[in-house]
Amino acid sequence: MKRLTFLLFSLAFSCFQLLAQEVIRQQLLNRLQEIQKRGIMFGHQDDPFYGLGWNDRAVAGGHSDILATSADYPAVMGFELGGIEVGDEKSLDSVPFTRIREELLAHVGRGGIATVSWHPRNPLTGGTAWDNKNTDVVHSILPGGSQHQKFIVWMKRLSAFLQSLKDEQGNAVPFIFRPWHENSGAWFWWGKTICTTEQYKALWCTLQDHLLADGLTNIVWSWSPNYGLKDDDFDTYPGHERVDIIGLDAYQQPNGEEAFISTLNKDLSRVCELAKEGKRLVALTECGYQNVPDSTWWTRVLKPQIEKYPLCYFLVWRNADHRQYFAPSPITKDAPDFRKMVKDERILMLKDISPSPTLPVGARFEK
Ligand code: BMA
Repeated sequence: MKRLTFLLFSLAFSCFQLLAQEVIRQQLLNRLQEIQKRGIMFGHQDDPFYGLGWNDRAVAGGHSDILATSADYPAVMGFELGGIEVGDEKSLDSVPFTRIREELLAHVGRGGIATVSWHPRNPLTGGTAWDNKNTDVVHSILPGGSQHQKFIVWMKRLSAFLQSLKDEQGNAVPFIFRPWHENSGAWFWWGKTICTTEQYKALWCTLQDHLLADGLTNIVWSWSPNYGLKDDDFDTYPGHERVDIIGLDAYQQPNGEEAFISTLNKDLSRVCELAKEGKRLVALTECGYQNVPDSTWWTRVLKPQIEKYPLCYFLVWRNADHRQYFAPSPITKDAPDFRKMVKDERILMLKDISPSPTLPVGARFEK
């Protein structure tokens, strides 16, 4: 009898937790809807870990190229989990997972929005996410495939990390998760021509169902193909019931301004149409112009395009080092133009979405 009471109690408790997390997820979705009516949030990948001329190991916590340039944090921060699946201590971009957890929770704690990407290794060959030669890989990890058991272990490791994203009270925090991205391109092992449309959708469902079964009902799901979309790319859309944010990844190539503008507009129009039909949110989940060689790019090229669409955020990729960066820093030529862009009341930074964000001790910035 005691055992039965305990069992019933545990069951009721888990149900309560799942429901509470679903409420948290819904609150994030409502918040994104509300914010989108006011403007577009700016986001930056790996913002608090490294930037131009500094890294985490060398400066006190709280540093950020965006904070140093514009006196505010990005509203959205992107965090990358590649490597978690094989049990590594650091991400493929050399950030310890303990720091990722710390900074993601700090950002959510100060009222920001977190989005998580994942570049898992190739489970069939052991290569990187970009190892795209073997077209059997997705088939091999689906139920019945030779690598299915291995992939279950990989999903469990990912799931354990995601489940550890809890605030000080022990409550799960809501975040955006954006797996299997840029699948309209053929550079990742889950990309076009490497797997079939059916295999891609099965891959999406396998991961989503696994995480949901693990109780991760606090996730807002984002699907984001790469721009330059063809009609059949929409065949891989997992469906309105499985996606909350329809995203797009779009990078301008050197001397490719005209093509960037026209393709971006074409694709954003289509993506917005699909989102409208399913009452989903839309975001420019990755964008940028590597090393921003044009010092007026933010206000002359990017901003005029994105403000035509009901996007909730746009996120630029990481400031890896002087060879590859996408966001400004106080020493780059585009910094004044970036400041001009974020001054616009419709471009939203952390202070615009969080009434009293706490800046960490030691945070430095220049006006
Ligand atoms: C890519 C590059 C890589 C990085 C990967 C995952 O676009 O920045 O250097 O490892 O994203 O963050």
